[in-house]
This record gives sequence, structure tokens and C-alpha cells, in this order.
Amino acid sequence: MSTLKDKLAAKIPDQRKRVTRLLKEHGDVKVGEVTIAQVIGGARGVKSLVTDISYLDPMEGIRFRGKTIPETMAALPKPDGKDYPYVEGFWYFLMTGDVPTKAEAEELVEEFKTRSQVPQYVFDLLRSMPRDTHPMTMFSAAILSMQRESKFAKYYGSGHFNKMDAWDPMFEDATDLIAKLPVIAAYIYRMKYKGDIHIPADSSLDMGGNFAHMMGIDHPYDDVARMYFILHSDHESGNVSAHTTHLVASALSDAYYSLSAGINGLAGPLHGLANQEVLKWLQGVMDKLDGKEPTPEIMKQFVWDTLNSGQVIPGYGHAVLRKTDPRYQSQRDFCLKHLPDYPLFKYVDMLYQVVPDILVEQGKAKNPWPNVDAQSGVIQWFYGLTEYDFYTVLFGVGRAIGVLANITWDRALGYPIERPKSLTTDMLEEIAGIK
Ligand code: CMX
Repeated sequence: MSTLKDKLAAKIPDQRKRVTRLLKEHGDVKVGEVTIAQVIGGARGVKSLVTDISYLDPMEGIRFRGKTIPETMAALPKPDGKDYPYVEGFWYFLMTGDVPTKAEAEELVEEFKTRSQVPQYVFDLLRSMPRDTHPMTMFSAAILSMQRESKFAKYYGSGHFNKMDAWDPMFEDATDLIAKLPVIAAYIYRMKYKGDIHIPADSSLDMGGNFAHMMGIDHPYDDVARMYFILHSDHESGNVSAHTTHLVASALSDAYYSLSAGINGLAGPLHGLANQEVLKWLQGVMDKLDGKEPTPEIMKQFVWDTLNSGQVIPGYGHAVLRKTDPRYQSQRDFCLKHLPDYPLFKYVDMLYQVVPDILVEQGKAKNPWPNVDAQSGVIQWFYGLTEYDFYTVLFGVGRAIGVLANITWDRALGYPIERPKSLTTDMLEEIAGIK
């Protein structure tokens, strides 16, 4: 048994006691009320999920296990000479809430390598798909195809299934998946966009380093990968990808079924796909300008044209946040350090200057500020990853870390199948007193 699994096993009983106490002794205490607007409006703001992996404050932004993004980046161990932490150490942190030592993070780096072998049939499947298939479809299909490997599903089918032990095979599946995802993502990228020429993994590197290596992009892209995967990992439980993964896993579907479903949600343009939409939109602006530098006035016009044609401004707004997303800020800091004069960064920055006022003037969006997706594409573009269809796959590798930590804890705490109640429109009219 690995050190991380030992640590997890030691933490589970206490957490079970806390949850059991809440349920048994305080189960009737009200958490809030639900309005008709919330029932019709996508359950926005309804407090009906629980997770300790991360918490999203509308004004402050995300905290992973109680730490802000800068605190997380500062606390976690980093490979020698690198600016961003080991992703493997971050996985340890999300799972346990404890900051690993460098030795503990490096032990996980080695363990991930033993789990990173992707079955040949996954590559065969990817190769059999039409080459113009969206990379998110390929990514999701690759994850789903590995379901036959699931240790959780085998345990369930063993005839000795005990729901309180089910976290162990779920942890195994989750760790197996996270170790394999960068290999699958890099394979899809090189197959689709780099002449089908592949770069084998380098066993001396950590996950971020190896991903950059397999993508064929030099330093500091390894640090970009570490930063990117950590920033995109978790955003509490209610967002589409996290909630979907949790929902599917609540039926005791294994991690492969659940993550593939969550990835499909991430592929929507109002969620993760917004990062590709931002770059597509900006490229459209630049094409129309035919190489001329946009002024704030020109940018404002493009923003209004987009709104007036009934489209959203990708990368702006959020269902929970009510200020600039700290994940945007963190990437902006990276840009200011590494690519301050890059024209595309200047356009992104100009958008930051003009969009919020326009969204306020339009008066619809509750949050006029940028989210994570407004800034991420420009960094990828700068390092040569100009195939913006691929950006959401990068988001997906990161998101997997958070949602898989969550479903491992779901099983550790024995959470039940999720089943909210629906009403009919007649019933809502009766409740509203208009029928
Ligand atoms: N541009 C234009 N209009 C916007 C807008 C934006 N960026 N953000 C919100 N609005 C509009 C909504 O479409 C809605 O309009 P209708 O009343 O006509 O339906 C209105 O403002 C109210 O929406 P809201 O309550 O502020 O936002 P929601 O919680 O419903 O939706 C989100 C949140 C993110 C889907 C929305 O802000 C949006 O579509 N943003 C652009 C897409 C985007 O960047 N998504 C990525 C989010 C981060 C992520 O998950 O990766």
C-alpha cells in the first residue's frame, strides 16, 4: 500500500464520524430555501452538495483545501529549478488536505509512472476515428474505452462488495486514470496536429515535465502544464463537469464511466469549451482587422457586435464568481512575466479593459468579470499550441484531478445515489398561487 493510500485510510474514519453525526443528530436542520427561480434556473445557488476538496467564494474565488491559488502554489513542493509544483504532489494535497513533503511528492511521481501505460486498444480506437473528430470526443471515448480495466467494477462484480470499502478500488482507478490522461492527451495532439509523429515518454520526468516533452514543447511549457493542470483541477462541486462526474459515480458507476461523462459536460461552450471560443473569437477579430492593431474603440465595437448578434462574450461571466477569477489572475501574472509584449496577450488585456463596462451597460450578466477561460488560450498559443480545438482537452486533464479526488471521497463517505425531485409546471403554478 502506498503512503498516500495509508494516509487516506487513516483520515477516512474521522470524516465518517463527522458526516454520520451531522446526518443522525442534525439531519433536520435547514440549510436554505429554494425559490421557483432556482427550480427553473438550473438550481443556481441551491446548497445541495458537499465537498471538502475545494470551496468557491463568489468574491474571493477558489480555495483548494482551504488554500488560495498563490498559497497553494507557494506551499507545494516543486521539481528542482521549476516555478510550479509537482502535479502529483497536488493530487496528494487534494486527497488528504495535507501538504506533502518533497520526498512524498516524488514517491508519487514514481508511482504514477508505473500506472501510466496506456493499453494499445486505446490508441487503436483513437486511430479508427475520423481524424477531424473533435479532440474532446476522442478524449472522452479513450477514457470510456478503458472501463474494462476498472478495479472498482471488478470489486462490485466480485460478489463481496462492501460499500464502505469501495473507496479503495475507486482510489486505484482514479490514480490509474490521472497517470494515463497526459499520455492520451499528448497522443491525440500529435496524431491530429503533428503529422502523427509521436514522442515517447521520458521516465526521468514528472507529469508536467513529461506532458511538455510528449507534446514536443520546450521549457517553460513544463511549468505551464503544471500550472494549467493545477488551476483547472477543481471549482467545488456544482459546476457541470464536477457535478456530472459525481452524479454518475453516485449510481456506483466506476471512475471511467463517471469521468467520461464529466468530460462530455466540460465540452460544452458555456463551460470548458469557452477557452477555445475565446481564441476563435479573438482570431476572428484579428482577421477582420487584417493585421492592424485594434484600438479600445475597435474592440468595443466587436464586443457590442457579438452581443447584438445574440452571442455571449466567451471567457466572461460566471455562475458563482462575482469578481475577476483568480485563475485568470494567476495566468495573467504568468503572461506579465513570460510574454508581456506578445500581441495576443495585449488583445486579451484590452478585452479586460473594455468588456466588463460593456457587460454592465448591457445589464444582463450578473458577473461582468473574466473567468479562467479568457486568459488560458493565449499562453498555449504563445508556446506554439495554436490548435485551439485542443484547449479543452488540457482543461480536462486538469479537471480530472479534482473530480476524481471527489468521487474517491464520495465512496469513502458512503454518499448515496443522487436523486433530486422534479415538479410539474402545474405544480409550480399552484405553489405560486396563480392556479
Ligand atoms: N456575455 C454575454 N451575456 C452573458 C455573459 C457573457 N459573457 N454572461 C452571462 N450573460 C447573460 C446570460 O446569457 C444570461 O442571459 P439571458 O438572461 O438572456 O439568458 C444573463 O446574462 C444572466 O446570466 P448569468 O446569471 O450572469 O450567468 P449564468 O450563471 O446563467 O451563466 C456562464 C454563467 C458562465 C454560463 C455565462 O456567464 C456565460 O455564458 N459566459 C460565457 C461563456 C464562458 O465563458 N463560459 C466559461 C465559464 C467558466 C468555465 O466553466 O469554464
